Amino acid sequence: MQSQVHYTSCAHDCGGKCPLEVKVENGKAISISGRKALNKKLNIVPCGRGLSYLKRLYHPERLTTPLLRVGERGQGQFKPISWEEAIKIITYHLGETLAKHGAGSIIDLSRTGAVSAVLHECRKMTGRFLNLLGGRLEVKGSYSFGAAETASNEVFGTKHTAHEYSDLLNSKLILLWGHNPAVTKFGSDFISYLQQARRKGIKIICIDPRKTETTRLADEWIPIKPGTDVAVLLAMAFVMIKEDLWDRDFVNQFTVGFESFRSNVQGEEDGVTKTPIWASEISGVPEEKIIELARLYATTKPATMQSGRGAQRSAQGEHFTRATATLATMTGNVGKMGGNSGGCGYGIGPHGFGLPVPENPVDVSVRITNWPEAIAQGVAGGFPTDIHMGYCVGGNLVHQTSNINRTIEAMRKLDFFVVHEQFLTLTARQADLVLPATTFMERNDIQTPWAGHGNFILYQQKVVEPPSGVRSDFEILRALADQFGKGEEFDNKGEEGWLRHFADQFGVPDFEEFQRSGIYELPNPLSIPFKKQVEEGVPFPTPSGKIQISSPYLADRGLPVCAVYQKNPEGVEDPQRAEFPLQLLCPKQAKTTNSILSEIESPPMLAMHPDDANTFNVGNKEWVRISNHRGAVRAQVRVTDQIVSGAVSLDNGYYALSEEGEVVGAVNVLTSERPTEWGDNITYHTCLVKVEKAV
Ligand SMILES: Nc1nc2c(c(=O)[nH]1)N[C@H]1C(S)=C(S)[C@@H](COP(=O)(O)OP(=O)(O)OC[C@H]3O[C@@H](n4cnc5c(=O)[nH]c(N)nc54)[C@H](O)[C@@H]3O)O[C@H]1N2
Ligand SMILES: Nc1nc2c(c(=O)[nH]1)N[C@H]1C(S)=C(S)[C@@H](COP(=O)(O)OP(=O)(O)OC[C@H]3O[C@@H](n4cnc5c(=O)[nH]c(N)nc54)[C@H](O)[C@@H]3O)O[C@H]1N2
Ligand code: SF4
Ligand SMILES: [Mo]
Repeated sequence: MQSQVHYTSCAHDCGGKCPLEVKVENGKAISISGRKALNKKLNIVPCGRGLSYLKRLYHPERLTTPLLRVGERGQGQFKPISWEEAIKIITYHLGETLAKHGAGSIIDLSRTGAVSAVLHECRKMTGRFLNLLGGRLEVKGSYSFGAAETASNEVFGTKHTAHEYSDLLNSKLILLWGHNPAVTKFGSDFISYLQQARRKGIKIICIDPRKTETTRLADEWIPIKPGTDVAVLLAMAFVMIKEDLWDRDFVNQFTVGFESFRSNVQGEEDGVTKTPIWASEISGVPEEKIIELARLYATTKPATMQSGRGAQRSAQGEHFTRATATLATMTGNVGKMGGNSGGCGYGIGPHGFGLPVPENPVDVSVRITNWPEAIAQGVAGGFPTDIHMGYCVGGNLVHQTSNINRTIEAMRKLDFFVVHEQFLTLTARQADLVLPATTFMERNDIQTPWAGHGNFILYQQKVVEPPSGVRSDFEILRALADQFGKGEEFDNKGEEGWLRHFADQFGVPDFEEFQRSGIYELPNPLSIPFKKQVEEGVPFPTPSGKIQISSPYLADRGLPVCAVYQKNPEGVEDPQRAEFPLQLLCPKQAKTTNSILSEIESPPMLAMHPDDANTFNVGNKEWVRISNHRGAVRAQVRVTDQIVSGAVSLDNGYYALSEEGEVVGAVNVLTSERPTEWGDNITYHTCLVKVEKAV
């Protein structure tokens, strides 16, 4: 028997980057485990999704042949065709579309399937290919960090604001504000350092509408109504100002625009003083708790304000990040060991490396919030182009973008849609041609840590041969580029040549040793963002060189100049609650990475507070219909006090149709496509629904 061990890591957008080893016997992977010594050294704990990946690798529903649509679009009826035919058909449609309508009529819907890999990263690869052919219509913005990123850029001039997680141990207080790293990881070593912080007796507080898995590590859970955080943060600022607990010197020295913020908090403009009572009525957090939290955060030094992306994926998006950043500044925690800035939270480790993408000759784009409308309406609807063709490598955006019914309707408008996939996802079902792609286990690559959280790169060894009929995206695009005489331009190095090239960029001294060991640790001492600004007077990378509590640029655009609380459609105070009384949350779940692994997992249950279950007369495990004016979904109820009353929660990632044709579990049937105020995200968590017994 031939037995080998290969080193790899999941290439998906899973929040982590864990060294894994896979045992292979006679060409078949038989087990996956962590690399014990290495993971211990790096404080990494792999999760169940990675450790059970063989279920996905050898899943009977994996695609193994190109598929051509035969039924109506979206019905999921396809016939197998050969690779030769598939390449010919795509070449024809690309050529015709480019010639007749121009490159701006081809929308690129590629996304995060292999986001942490350097060579096979789906968006860069597709961008490189289509731009060489003449360009593509890009979908701009970020489903992940969009609002936090734009806000953080405005306040600090950068999105790279996260300290290395080992610095948590230098903190005296850790606020996890809308953050669930026990599930989302947010860097592979975060949870391990949180555990160590807990053992060290560092106080940890979670502020979240849900009592999440992470609260097990916390001293306290402060339940809060969704979308009301800014009110609480402003009231905390009110307390700090009133009781003179803020770091006046720090604010004077390092910021601009504090005065507008102070005046708003003290109600000088709108007559509404942002007191703890005011915030309590909005958020459901008791007045005394807000005062206590304000005092605690202001007087415990250093303290770190860590937020996930849930609260910014809502109507308060940018204001949430600006408010956390403002409070971190008022407490003088920016640039300090054990503190942090409350900014966007990208790490400073390797990030964003990959295939070079030539400039896109198409200089217009659409947004993540409106690309379905852009397909549906085109120029007549005020969009920059008429879209005729779609190309998607490693994305399931029909499922992952809000308002699924709207998106499916829009997809009907496309003349031709190509999807490279591993499974027949909801997006692949809308395709004219589906091409079966390899998984990360079936190819070599280099991987970087998630969102810059980690100072290492991993060599991803090819573990097994792909099933016959399956090709890597890179091979597929190379073959297509050949058809247009662009093969050499697309790939002038070959797989190994590219990997050597990237390894050089990372400063790897010995490529063979890197391939063999599977890891290269980058020389990088503990780095504290903005330390130089605070200690040495280096300017912040903003136009003013200071932390911008207020921004003249935003004022010029007619937007609130600093962090403010606003009532919003489908928020907690919307009169529509008479008809749709419950706020719906749609968080990440431990079992899936976005929609990946949903093919294996069972549908999520709807978490509902016992008081609401009583009001709406539904029992534990009962099937219900959750609906609003965008659509309806079926789910089983889980009655639990681990969620605030007035809100329900259905994990994101799952889609199925019941035998009666009803949608089961897909939360994005219900979520809204409304954008955040001035950033580039969707207000997924700002959504009203009603819940009834299913008939
Ligand atoms: N297991 C797993 N891990 C993942 C992913 C996955 O799909 N599965 N996806 C990865 C990706 S792509 C990303 S971008 C990251 C992002 O992960 P996040 O965006 O941080 O994850 P979420 O679960 O959406 O939100 C985090 C928390 O915010 C809370 N929340 C929602 N709305 C509010 C609010 O208004 N106020 C407050 N205070 N809290 C609120 C939710 O209840 C949740 O506990 O995770 C990554 N990690
Ligand atoms: N309700 C709700 N919606 C959300 C979110 C939420 O928290 N709640 N989160 C949002 C966020 S943060 C994000 S980042 C987006 C993510 O949305 P997407 O980027 O669409 O992510 P996935 O659902 O993981 O889809 C990736 C697809 O790529 C395929 N794939 C994986 N590897 C490869 C490969 O190597 N080649 C090819 N060709 N295919 C591959 C997988 O099978 C999968 O179908 O979703 C957003 N949508
Ligand atoms: S966190 Fe990500 S890389 Fe690590 S085992 Fe889980 S899915 Fe794989
Ligand atoms: Mo994301």
